[in-house]
Amino acid sequence: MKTRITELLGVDHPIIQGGMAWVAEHHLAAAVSEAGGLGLIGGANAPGEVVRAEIRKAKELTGKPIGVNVMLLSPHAEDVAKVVVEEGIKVVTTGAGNPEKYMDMWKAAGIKVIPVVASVALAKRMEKYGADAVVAEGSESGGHIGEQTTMTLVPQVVDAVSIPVIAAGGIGDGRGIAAAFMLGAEAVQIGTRFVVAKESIVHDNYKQRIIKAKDIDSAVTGRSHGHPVRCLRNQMTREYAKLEQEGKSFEELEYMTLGTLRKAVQEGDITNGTVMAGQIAGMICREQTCREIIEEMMEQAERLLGR
Ligand code: TUI
Repeated sequence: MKTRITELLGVDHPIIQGGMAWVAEHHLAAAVSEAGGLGLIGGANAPGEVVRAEIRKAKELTGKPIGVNVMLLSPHAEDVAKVVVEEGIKVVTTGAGNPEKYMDMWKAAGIKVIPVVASVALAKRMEKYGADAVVAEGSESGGHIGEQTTMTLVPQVVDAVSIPVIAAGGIGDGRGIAAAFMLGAEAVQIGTRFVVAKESIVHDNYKQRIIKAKDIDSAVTGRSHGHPVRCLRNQMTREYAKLEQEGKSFEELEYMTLGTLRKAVQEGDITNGTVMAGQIAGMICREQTCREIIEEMMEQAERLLGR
């Protein structure tokens, strides 16, 4: 399926991988790119040099293009923003903020800039500042989310901008891709389904938790402080919700969650760790290679769209 996004990125399929913290490292990014999508290294809260090393390791595994996601709340965002230029990265996505201050530097380096947005207002602003495309990410997504659902956000962003729109949030198979295209998207960003990919380095406990998840198993923490994060329910989310209800400050709650995503992803502590995943987790039922995931999804989407 050719769209303005496959042209822009030079990829075979209109699929980009989410820049998931601790998950989107070089094995996963290289596997997604090798399978014809766009793999991404997730900068998350990592220092610039760690991201540089990940980029170089991914390049050893694939000659295909890979991108980097710059998480703008990170204390290292500025360093990571420079590292992507120095390492010759061609595509950058950004999350959890407004990337305006880096746009000129990235554009001057010939980088395709694709901010993740959760509102029409930010999408329009990003287009004005020279973004090449936007990811419209609905609140079905895992991790840090906005308020709008994918179903409502995508068509409103499509109507508001002329640049191509990539849909994200709640997409986990070919039906989701076809639906996103019906809303006017020209590609999709997939997160949760790639977490359980064979090439994903995530602890098996985490993968099995997603595979066993039911439709209603995710919860959003941090809404009262304006920092909503979607993850699968466990001891951690229950404790967080209790303290949030008791009116604990954002700082106290942040302190409690420090390091808990790493604990779940790397150590497999899915009881006290943070198990970020989207609402589509309930539909994900097995571990497959990135190539199997992409080919299965594309075949189904193409059949539904009659292409
Ligand atoms: O960024 C994400 N998802 C993430 S980042 C992350 S690491 C983290 N963990 C805990 C707390 C905070 C971060 C885990 N998951 N997705 C992209 C995304 N961006 N979703 C929503 C937004 C967003 C929201 C508001 C982007 C911009 C924005 O407003 C910016 C502005 O200034 O208007």
